[in-house]
Amino acid sequence: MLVVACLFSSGWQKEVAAKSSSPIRIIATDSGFEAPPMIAPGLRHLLFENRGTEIHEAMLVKLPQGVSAAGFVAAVKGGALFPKGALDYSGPGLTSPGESIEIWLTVDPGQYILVCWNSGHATSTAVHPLAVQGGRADDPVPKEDVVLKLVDFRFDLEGRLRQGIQVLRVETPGPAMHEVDFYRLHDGQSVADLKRWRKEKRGPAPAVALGGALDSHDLSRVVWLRKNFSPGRHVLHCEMPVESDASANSPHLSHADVGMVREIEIKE
Ligand SMILES: [Cu+2]
Repeated sequence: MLVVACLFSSGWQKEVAAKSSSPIRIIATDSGFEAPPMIAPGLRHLLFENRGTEIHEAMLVKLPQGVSAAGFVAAVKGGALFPKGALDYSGPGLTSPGESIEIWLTVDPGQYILVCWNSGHATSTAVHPLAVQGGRADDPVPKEDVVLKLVDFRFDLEGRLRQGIQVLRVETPGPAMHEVDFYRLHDGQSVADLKRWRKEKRGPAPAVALGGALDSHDLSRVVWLRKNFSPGRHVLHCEMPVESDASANSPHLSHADVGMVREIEIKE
């Protein structure tokens, strides 16, 4: 009886270990997200994949007590750039169709939504309610190849980004809040073309959006990104608004406008 119990117990432990090392999958489509309804709190490993035809991202937003997912969306529709009391918890940044990115970030217990802020998707596309509850589960973090620091208003890179699978440790010394989106420029396109395209949101894309790390309410939080990079000219770009009280419905200056944009070459 005792032997049977031990065998059962070790098999169960293996299954739990396997589960905790496989990422939480978030799939974006043009109609919303496919993702679990519930995850455990802790430092979690997410795999974000865009199966839509438009660029999407997936910010984790912790809702204030008493505010539903629908209430949050209504506040955005009412003109709030980021509804009061809600907390941003980072998430995978702008990602082109067919692209994917892995991110490690910390979530605390509470009621969250996944929301995409690209091109008005926060109100035109369904948000995904996500409960963070249960015992803490920390996924192992890979060793970083480079450290990326988000500073007012520039990107500091420690180490050189190479082709192939790279792990970036993203820190925010700030003191303002930032985000980073990675792009690979198409031949003949420039940083100026990319900035203009992100501002005007029309015309053919001058670059592929590779994913990134969205902003967090807590600047001390570190996130990790893992991505398979091809050689080519890349751009790091921050779209945070300069004015925190900017309205979602009016044009505003972004951090990229005040210089938070950087071209880097990934060599073969
Ligand atoms: Cu910024």
